[in-house]
Amino acid sequence: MYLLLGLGANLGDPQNALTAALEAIAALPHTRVSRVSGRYLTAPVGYADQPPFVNLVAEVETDLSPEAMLGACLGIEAAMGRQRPFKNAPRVIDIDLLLAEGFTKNSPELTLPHPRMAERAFVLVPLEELCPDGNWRGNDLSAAMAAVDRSQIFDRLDD
Ligand code: PH2
Ligand code: MG
Ligand code: MG
Repeated sequence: MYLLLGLGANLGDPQNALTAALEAIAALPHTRVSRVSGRYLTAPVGYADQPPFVNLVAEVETDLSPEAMLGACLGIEAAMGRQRPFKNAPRVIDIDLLLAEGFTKNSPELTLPHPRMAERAFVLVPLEELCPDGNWRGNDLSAAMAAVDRSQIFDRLDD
């Protein structure tokens, strides 16, 4: 199954953290990272008094279930020192499941599609690099991409 992940970091060394997280994801069993967007410097959403984020999206192909991938991503976050002092707090790394091809779910632990992705420029702008027509494997985000507030994107960082 193909999954779309959103990664973000704004504490410590965000660029290195994103690279380390992608390597850890690629090292999961029966999993390959098929495509990765560029990295964007973005305004913090939800809790403003914190450093800007570096965000990217990554597509993975995996035999893990979405639930198993969520567990694996939470494990990678914990191994990298992620702490959760309060909602939307600054973090060394955040790895979110955004979409899973042909799969929806609504439980307290995991909701797919991600309920807030369609309003988040820090997701949609990187995602546009992977699907310029706004359609990711049957999920049409073109209207959301057209409507999103791009002022929250400060910069695309060099590759
Ligand atoms: N993640 C959040 C809340 N706010 N803002 C930006 N710019 N980037 C994020 O990744 C982000 C956020 C919750 O996980
Ligand atoms: Mg998040
Ligand atoms: Mg998260």
